[in-house]
Amino acid sequence: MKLLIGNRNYSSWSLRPWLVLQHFEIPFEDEVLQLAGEGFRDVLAQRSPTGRVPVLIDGDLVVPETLAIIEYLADKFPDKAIWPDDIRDRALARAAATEMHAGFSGLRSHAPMNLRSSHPGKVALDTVARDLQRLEALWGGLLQKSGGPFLFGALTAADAMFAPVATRIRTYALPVSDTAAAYVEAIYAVPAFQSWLAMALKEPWVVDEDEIDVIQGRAKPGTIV
Ligand SMILES: N[C@@H](CCC(=O)N[C@@H](CS)C(=O)NCC(=O)O)C(=O)O
Repeated sequence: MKLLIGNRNYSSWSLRPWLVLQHFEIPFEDEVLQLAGEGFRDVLAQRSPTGRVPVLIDGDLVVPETLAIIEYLADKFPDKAIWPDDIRDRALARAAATEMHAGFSGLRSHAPMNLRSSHPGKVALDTVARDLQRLEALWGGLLQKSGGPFLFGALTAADAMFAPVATRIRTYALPVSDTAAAYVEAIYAVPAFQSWLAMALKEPWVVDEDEIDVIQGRAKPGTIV
């Protein structure tokens, strides 16, 4: 199997299925497709049915869309608890995952994933306040019920879906409770996440669209190194 991904430093959607594959020790290879630069969209259009990453290739099967990839892996590897075993928890895990897929637009648009950088105080809190409030309720409720360290005790696909949000909280030093802060630490401590982070930190490429200093007009495109 091969997973087509975007630049690890920025590609939040690519991180999600990659974390599931790596954490659950499913053999795979990956290939980075650039998310910026001359003709990058042409390359994406050639390699991805949707023109977006991630894309899972398994023989002649090509699966775009993060949640579809995760569900395919859960079907293909039923012995790996990619989703919680308990049917009720599984429903709640899927609800949390799909809420992440469709929601949290404030965080996603105003606090782009950028693993190598630290930008405390640069995100206007009123643009993310509602999302942070919802995160506290969602994570808080699930962690209280499971006892942690992950949303359903052991790491599942629901945590992989929220991992990019955990990185945003750290990159932009967003104000969260001790419970949420401990969850962010738990995500960062996952060996599979550490592997992704180590490779992301070695990446030389800059995607201006995901650089908050460019977005907010403090830096000109092409000047971030
Ligand atoms: N709904 C898609 C979203 C994927 C997505 O937006 N990926 C970004 C990278 S994080 C992308 O491919 N961007 C390419 C572009 O901007 O054209 C999923 O769930 O996988």
